[in-house]
Amino acid sequence: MPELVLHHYWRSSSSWRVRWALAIKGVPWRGEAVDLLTGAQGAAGFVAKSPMGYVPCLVVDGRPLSESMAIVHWLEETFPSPALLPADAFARARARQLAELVNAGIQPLQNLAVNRVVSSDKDAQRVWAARWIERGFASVERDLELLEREGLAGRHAIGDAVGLAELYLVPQLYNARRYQVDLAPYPRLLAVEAAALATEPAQAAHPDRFQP
Ligand SMILES: N[C@@H](CCC(=O)N[C@@H](CS)C(=O)NCC(=O)O)C(=O)O
Repeated sequence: MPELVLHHYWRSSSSWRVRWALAIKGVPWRGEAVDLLTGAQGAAGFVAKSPMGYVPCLVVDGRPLSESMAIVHWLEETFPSPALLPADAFARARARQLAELVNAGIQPLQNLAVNRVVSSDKDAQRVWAARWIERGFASVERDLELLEREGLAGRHAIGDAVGLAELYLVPQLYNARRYQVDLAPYPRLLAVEAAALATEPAQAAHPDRFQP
């Protein structure tokens, strides 16, 4: 078993993705908190591990790995069971599609570093973030409807297991609430969240459990 040290921040949605994957796999890890509010992510020692100065960063037997998608896929390949991705190649691609809607289309636009450039005014930051979250969630909602019509949805977003899609969608909903986004237009997304949060690994990885 490799020694795993996760550099993370309790309220970071990207960190939650990795904590959740580790919890589903049941893999032991040790945490190192990186306080984003004090700028600890910019310290030379951390940037040497995570080139963008972002959490999460998983150090595997002394070797750092950043970007949650790369980390989650490394975990999936190293600890294949329980699987985070469906067995069918097309369903796997659809799971990645949902995850990328968040990973590429929503979260980067409301990241701390981006928000600070957009405005120093908290309310202007909120309006900016909410705009991109709403646009992204409308796409996610359409995608979830399509998955139902394609017969790919099950008890969870894709099939009957919590997987890659939930790892990205649910933490993004947590962010959306922080930005006061009205979630009523996204009933399918809320149903995916409720089903996922009812599972033990989701709770074990939840930000509330890691709040200092
Ligand atoms: N694509 C990256 C995104 C990582 C990311 O944006 N992390 C945020 C917290 S959720 C961060 O470290 N922000 C620090 C900053 O903006 O200075 C991933 O999936 O790991």
